[in-house]
Amino acid sequence: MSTNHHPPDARALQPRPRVLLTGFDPFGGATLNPSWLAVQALHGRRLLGHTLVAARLPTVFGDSLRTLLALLAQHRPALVVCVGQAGGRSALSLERIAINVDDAPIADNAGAQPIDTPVAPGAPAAYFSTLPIKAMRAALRREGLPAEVSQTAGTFVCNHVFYGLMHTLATQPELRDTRGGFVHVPWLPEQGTPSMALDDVVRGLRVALRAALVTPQDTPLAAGATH
Ligand code: PCA
Repeated sequence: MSTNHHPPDARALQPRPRVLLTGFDPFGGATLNPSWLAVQALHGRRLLGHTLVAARLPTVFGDSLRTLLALLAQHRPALVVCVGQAGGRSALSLERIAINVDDAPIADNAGAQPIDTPVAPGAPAAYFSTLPIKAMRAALRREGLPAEVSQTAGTFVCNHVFYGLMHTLATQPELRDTRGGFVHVPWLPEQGTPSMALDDVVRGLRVALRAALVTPQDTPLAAGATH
């Protein structure tokens, strides 16, 4: 058999790497959730050679995480950014840390209200985001968008999903190279004050994703990575 023919270009056979974005159903009596509206607007778009895939999670303990785990297995994304609504916040909030507790201030969309329950029994108390949150904040501020690093994603369904995501990325060998984290977004103007226009949320997510794709990890004291 001839050995001087060219093997098929393996890269040409690889599907384009994916970025998985998730948003949530409306909850707590609301009729919309900006997190889903924003990620939905990015579905199918391309960014730096990646395809953006958006999916909606139910605002339900347990089911939200099962849905996310199925999406991770299906897409094997390079990057995962879960997005949720945080009423009362005025900036795009880049979450730093997920904690291993469900402590619901209100019932979820299935009527459950777990109190002081671990997300994953016996698992670590917390995980840090593996997104470059300082670089993302700097990129957002350069675009004139309000952005902050947040030290808590709360103890409701958003933290539940964030913790489950980080625990899965940390423990599943096939997702070893996948980076992930969580971003909270403000209300839309029609929901209350403070708020951010949907176009700005969508633009901000795109800016933040671009920064995450070009920045493998935050470098202490790198330009823009100051406190
Ligand atoms: N925000 C809630 C859950 C769903 C959402 O969009 C939270 O911050 O936990």
